[in-house]
Parts: sequence; C-alpha cells; structure tokens
Amino acid sequence: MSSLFPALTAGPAGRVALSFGDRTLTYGELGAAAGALAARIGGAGRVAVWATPALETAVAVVAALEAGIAAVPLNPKSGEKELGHILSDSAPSLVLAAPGDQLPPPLRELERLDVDVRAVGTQDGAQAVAQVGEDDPALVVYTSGTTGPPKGAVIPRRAVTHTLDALADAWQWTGEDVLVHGLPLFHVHGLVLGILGPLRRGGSVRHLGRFGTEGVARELNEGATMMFGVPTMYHRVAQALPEDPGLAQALGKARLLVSGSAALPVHDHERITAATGQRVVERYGMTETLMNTSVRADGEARAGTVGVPLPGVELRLVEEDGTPITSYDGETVGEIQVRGPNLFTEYLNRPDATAAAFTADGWFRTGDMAVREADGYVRIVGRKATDLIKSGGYKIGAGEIENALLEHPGVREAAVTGEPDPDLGERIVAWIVPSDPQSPPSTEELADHVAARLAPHKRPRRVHHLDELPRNDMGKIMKRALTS
Ligand code: MCA
Ligand code: AMP
Repeated sequence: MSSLFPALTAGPAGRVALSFGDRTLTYGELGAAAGALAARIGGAGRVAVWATPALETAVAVVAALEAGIAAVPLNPKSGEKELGHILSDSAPSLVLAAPGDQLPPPLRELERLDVDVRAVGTQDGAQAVAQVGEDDPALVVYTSGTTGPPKGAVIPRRAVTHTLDALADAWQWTGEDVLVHGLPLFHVHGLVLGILGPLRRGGSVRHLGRFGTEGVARELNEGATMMFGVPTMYHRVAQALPEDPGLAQALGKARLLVSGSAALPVHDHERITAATGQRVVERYGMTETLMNTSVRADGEARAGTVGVPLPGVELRLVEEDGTPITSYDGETVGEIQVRGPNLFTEYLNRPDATAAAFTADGWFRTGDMAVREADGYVRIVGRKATDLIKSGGYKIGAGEIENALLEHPGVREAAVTGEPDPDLGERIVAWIVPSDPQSPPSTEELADHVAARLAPHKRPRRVHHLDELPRNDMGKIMKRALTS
C-alpha cells in the first residue's frame, strides 16, 4: 500500500502542515521527524501514543502509520482503571510521548520513546509502507459500550483512506484548506478527521490546544477556511455570538463549518445561521465505521439531518426483526446499518462482541435510529440503547460508571442515566443508595472518584440519593422510573 500522506514527499516542503499555537511543522519538517521516528519504531508491533493536544501526538501517529504499525491513542486524562484496561488489552510494545510529559504509573512499566519533532530522518516512508496491506491495522481506538470496559476498535488503513477521500469529495476538501479545531486527539473526530484529514490532503491544521471561541475567531480571521467541532462547541459559539460581533464576522468568512459526534440542535443551527449567514454542515460517524453520511458542500444544508451516504458507503434502515425498510417517507424509523470499506475490522480480543456487531451478510449494526427523507437525507431520531450517553460528544457507557461508583465505599447500589443538557447534549446523572444514609458521599466526591478511575468526562454531574432503586419483579433496575 502507498503512503497515507503523499504530501510528505510530493508536496511543497515549505508548506505548513501543523500548528499548535506557536509551534509549527512544515511538510518537510514533519516528513523528517516522522521518518526518523518511523525508523526507530518499525517492527515494534503496536505502539501507544500519549495523545496530548500537541505536535508530538501528530508526529507519533504519522510515524506509526509510515512505519506500517498500529497506534493506540491514549487519553492523557484517563484514570488508573481505564488506562490499566487499555494497556493490558492492547499490549503495546512501547509508549510514545512528548519529552517532559509525566506518565502515570501503569505506563512507567512500558518502554518509553520521546518524540523529537525536530529530528531529521532518512527513512523513506513509502518503502516501509510498501510491505503493509490495506487491511492491516492503522489505529486501535477505545470506545465505550453499554456495559463493561471500553472496547478497542481496530481501524484498518483502508478505512482511514476511504473515509478521508470520501469526505474530500463531499466537502470539496483540498490542500488549500486550513482547518481550525480544538478537539481531543484520542478519538476519531479530532485525530482521524482533524489531523490525518488535512495531512492526507496536503493542507494545514491549526489546533487550538483547548477549544475556545476566541481561538476560533482568531484563526478564521487569519486564513483558516474550515472548522470542525462537536455540538457543545457550536452551542458555545451560538451562546457567544450575540455579544461578539467579531466572532460572527470571522465565522462568516469560513468556507465550511462542520459539526459531528452528536446531534446539533436545530436551535443552535438557526442561531449560528442568523448571526453569520453560514449553515453548519453535519456529518454522521462512529468509531467503528468512521464516517457514514454527510451533508455535501454542494448540497442543501438541512438543519437536523446528517445528509446522505458518503461515496462507497452502503446504508440501510432495518426493522426490529432485521427486515430492510424500503420507504423514504421521513417517518418510518429503523436502525441504521452500514457496510463498506470505511468499517473497522474487529474489536480487539473480543470475537464475541465483533460477531454480535455484524449481521450474517456483513452489515454493521450502529444502534442509531433514523428516518430517511424522500431525497435520501438521513435524520437521526434516537438510539437503541438507553445505557449509552453522549455528553460533550463523548460516548459513555452507563455500566462502566455504575461499576466505578460501586467501588466507592459510600455506595451500596448505583444506577446511571443521561438527561438533557443544553451545553453537553446529555449530562451524566447518578442515582445511588448510600451505604450509610446518614452520611452519603457528596456529588463532588463521587465525581472525583469516577474522574480518577475512568476519565473526567465520565464523571456524574448530578447525584441523587435514594433509599432503594426501583426494580421490576425480576430484580432489574427500572431506569425509566429514574427521573428528576
Ligand atoms: C472538572 N475537571 C476535572 C474534574 N472536574 N478533572 C478531574 N476531576 C474532576 N472532578 C476538568 C476537566 O478535565 C476539564 O479539563 C475541565 O475541568 C472542564 O471540564 P468539563 O466541564 O467536563 O469540560 P468542558 O470544558 O465542558 O468540555 C467540553 C468539550 C469537551 C470541550 C466540548 O466535552 C470535548 O472536548 N468534547 C469532544 C469529544 C470528542 O471529541 N468526541 C469525539 C468522539 P480540561 O479543560 O483541561 O480538559 S465521537 C467520534 O470520534 C465519532 C467518530 C464522531 O462521529 O465524531
Ligand atoms: P463514538 O462511538 O464515540 O464514535 O460515537 C458514535 C455515535 O455518535 C454514533 O453512533 C451516533 O450516535 C453519534 N453521532 C455521531 N455523529 C452524529 C451526528 N451528526 N448526529 C447525531 N449523532 C451523531
């Protein structure tokens, strides 16, 4: 297979590829640094990447891909339990990190390689990747399910190239584009679309380090052409617009504003359009499938829809019993199933979960419920599993939080639900039966407990104390009865 990034060798070496604040790398510098690192890690098996929002993360992942080995991006805020699980499950041979980054104890047992973004390598990426097949793994990205710890989705190289090239077609995305975003680099959205995307096109990305509306406005004023964000980010943009005419002007200059990872409420679409004249484009994807649908740059941006299937992606809606729905009536709801080169190959070490995720004829069951309009536009209306929560664009399983809460000595029983939140989409709510009703653990204590074991974005934002959890005759917790 050829390099995922032709511009590393074929494009203008002086063009800026990546900027993180004041730190930048041109294509020439990126090619040299990634080439040097690729030469050191070639044949290493899988490598973990301490995925801080920094140049080093981008160089590490590009180097792994150029060396033809799989990268496992780690959330630098992962708690002990989550990190321990990911490391024992993915068994990386070493960890790549920025010089000076402090790594937590479970990682200290692994060999560590510091990423030198100024290194000068001689390895020709094309040579190493020539040995690699397109079904070989590019990334292992951990994603939450309804129960149990996160599963490692093995994403092959062909899925990355296919999804990025399909998006280029849908968005008229070229090497002339300059992308701005502040997404984390340990998920598909920020890493695959937000870093590998511009690099595959030979364009530039300016990462904000952390998201803020000032950074977005500054970069769009200084030549950025596209913005990617989760709905929480666009909600914050919409909130800031009335007080900030400069932000409205800057957004008005963008070629394309793209939202994904969760539904962008129509109200936020409308507020942004009213203030800037721009229509935010939504695309729909998943860690396991990369991108499935998008509103096209040359199509009608219709708020509340995720557009049409991307080139090469087959999409169908099915009834509960698996019967395909043939109507395009904007009303008949079915589960979205997808098939195509954009799909993952398996959940690492989980043949049971992999088998359950696919139909016998190779369709992936997304668990998302949708309708199709007469012209094929897909409108997502909900999710099959109520135990999956989308908060700030992160997918979070209720089961993993319940298990973490039960490990707190002050908690006898626990149930976790999601409830609507104007900023986060959904917020995590914990319902607990305290071990000692006289001195129940505080919300803050439980939030810290979950943040330290799993990750801060998985922490409950509200905690309710109950004498007992509502259960049916079978003893199963009735979550629908848990409403505040
Ligand atoms: C607060 N913090 C804590 C605690 N409380 N840390 C430890 N313990 C605590 N008890 C810290 C947080 O870590 C955070 O730090 C800061 O305080 C603020 O926390 P929070 O309010 O939770 O965060 P936020 O600023 O409101 O975050 C909103 C956000 C974020 C920026 C929109 O949710 C985000 O980045 N979302 C992106 C999710 C994403 O990329 N999803 C893609 C997956 P600090 O600010 O330093 O971090 S989906 C996907 O990939 C598919 C393929 C798709 O379709 O895209
Ligand atoms: P993740 O597993 O974290 O990759 O999240 C994938 C899930 O995010 C999908 O199954 C959808 O439920 C949701 N999602 C992604 N993009 C959108 C969108 N534009 N609108 C609604 N839901 C979305």
